[in-house]
Amino acid sequence: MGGVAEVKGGLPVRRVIMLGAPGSGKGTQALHLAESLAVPAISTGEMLREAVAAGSELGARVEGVMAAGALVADDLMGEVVASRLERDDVRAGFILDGYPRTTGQAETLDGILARAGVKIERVLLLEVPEAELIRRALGRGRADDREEVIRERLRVYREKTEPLISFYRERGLLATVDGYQPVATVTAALIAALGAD
Ligand code: B4P
Repeated sequence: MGGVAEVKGGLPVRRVIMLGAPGSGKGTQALHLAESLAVPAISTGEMLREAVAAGSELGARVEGVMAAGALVADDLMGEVVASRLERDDVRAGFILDGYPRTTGQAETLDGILARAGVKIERVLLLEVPEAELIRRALGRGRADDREEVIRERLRVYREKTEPLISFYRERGLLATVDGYQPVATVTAALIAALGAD
């Protein structure tokens, strides 16, 4: 497995979506991949948590939704992501962590990227057993990491987000990686998946 320098020089794939259940490690891996590919990691969950912490109008709108384990409305998320993807730092690429989470969001993303003349190049799916997802989230201890909220987020994931797996598989973009391994092992597998055809 090559180091960071080799990845920067050798991998053309730089517009990437991280897909996976809550607690599957999307955020953790997005940061490692962003460093390896020298592109920004964009976490919608993190952007929303920052808005809540800052007490902004967006934060006030999403705080209760997140605390309940529900999804923020597609239209609002579309605005948040569209304005983030207008910034100059994404010209060379990006790792999207936590967006899209519904087929509606995936279609909105297609529109945003089409206007910029670019496309998603790979969708990386992290697979982790449900018992481990719950164990990790309880260990993380975020405001929305109480057991009943975690179970609701998992239910919402199965209902709204899992359909994206076939959505992207049909487009030939999906690569699946076993996320139930040490962090560095998962990162190496993801980088290998970016290099594969
Ligand atoms: P997110 O912030 O996206 O959080 P997540 O899916 O719960 O976690 P992630 O998969 O990133 O796991 P992590 O790396 O942290 O979403 C939070 C909320 O925001 C949503 O419920 C929703 O309300 C809202 N939201 C966000 N985006 C939205 C959208 N597009 N539309 C609507 N609403 C949206 O890892 C979890 C834990 O496991 C960590 O403690 C980590 O250290 C540990 N871990 C990671 N990898 C590990 C490994 N390999 N082994 C052991 N532990 C590991």
